Amino acid sequence: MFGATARSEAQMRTVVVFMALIAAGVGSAVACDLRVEAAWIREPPPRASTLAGFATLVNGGSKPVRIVAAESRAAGMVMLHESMMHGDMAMMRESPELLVPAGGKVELAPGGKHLMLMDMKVAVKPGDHVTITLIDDGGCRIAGDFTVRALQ
Ligand SMILES: [Cu+2]
Repeated sequence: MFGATARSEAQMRTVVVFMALIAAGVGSAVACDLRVEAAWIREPPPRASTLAGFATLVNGGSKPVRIVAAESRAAGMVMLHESMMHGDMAMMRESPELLVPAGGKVELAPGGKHLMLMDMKVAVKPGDHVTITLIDDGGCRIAGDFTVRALQ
């Protein structure tokens, strides 16, 4: 009986140490250098299942930030996209990454780089907020608050 108690205390200490390690990991994740500013999503046409998100990504750190993925609970998938003209046709393609230089910024804007929300799970209207999380190659997760704006 006494032995069992001693063992459970040892297990408890192990759990506490493990939780402290998790907390330390979370702490370093909070120190991401990237900020998501002026973030917005273009109001979708009726019945559209894809949306485009735009923002200014500001890197306040001394190292480049490489965004390699994005996700949102509101969408089945979020892709890094870039629009371009091919002859006189507007096209877009997936980008493998989004590089934000040290101390610099990248504009995600109509006609250029953007976030593509595919397979929307919720209907959104102007004024709604959608959280999109950007993930860098070091595992840093940066959440951005995107406001839905009416089509102009
Ligand atoms: Cu796109």
